[in-house]
Amino acid sequence: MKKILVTGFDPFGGEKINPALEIIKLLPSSIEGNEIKVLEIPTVWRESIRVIEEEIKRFNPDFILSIGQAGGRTDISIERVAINIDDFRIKDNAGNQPVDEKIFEDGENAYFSTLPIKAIQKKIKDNKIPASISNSAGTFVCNHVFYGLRYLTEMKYKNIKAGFIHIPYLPEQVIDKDNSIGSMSLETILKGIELAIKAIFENEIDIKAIGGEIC
Ligand code: PCA
Repeated sequence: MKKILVTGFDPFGGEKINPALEIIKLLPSSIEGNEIKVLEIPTVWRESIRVIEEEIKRFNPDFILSIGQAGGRTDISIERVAINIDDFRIKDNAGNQPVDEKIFEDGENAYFSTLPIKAIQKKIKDNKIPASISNSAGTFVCNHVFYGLRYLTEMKYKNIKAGFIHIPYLPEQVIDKDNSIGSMSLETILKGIELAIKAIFENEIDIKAIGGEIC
């Protein structure tokens, strides 16, 4: 039996809901005999990482998957890399707006996801849900958390594998926005995230599959 911690952010940037939070509320407590623990985290600089580290100490997971909203994206995007920079275009939920600051002074410039990103993408697409590999998690709180997770699992909690998935808006979030903005139903995203979790438990080592971009 393995254990995964799945985190979801609270709403930010004027939105009333965050699909990541809605998803973690619907996840089962186990999948194929493996345990799932969910954790709501604040969309707040530094505090977000602190809350996760407390839960790591309590739950001692084998894997951590953080989920965040990426408004405008059209599919489930599996993040490949976290970078050591905070450059917030908007204020976080506590009014912080760091610009061009390192997340951890003694960290690497970047860390790759240690989750099997290609296996996750394949599993989701094989089940007829659009998914892609993303090479940027942005420079806001999601990248901050992804980097923080990888820093902590690189420096302190070396037995834990960690990564990040961005999900689109829900349809109800785009009805008053530009019609061309992408969205995905809660049901479809939930299925996609459950498939991602299964792929994490099933693939100790990632598969080799094309998932790159030309530019
Ligand atoms: N998305 C934001 C932060 C919280 C969230 O769900 C981001 O992509 O940085």
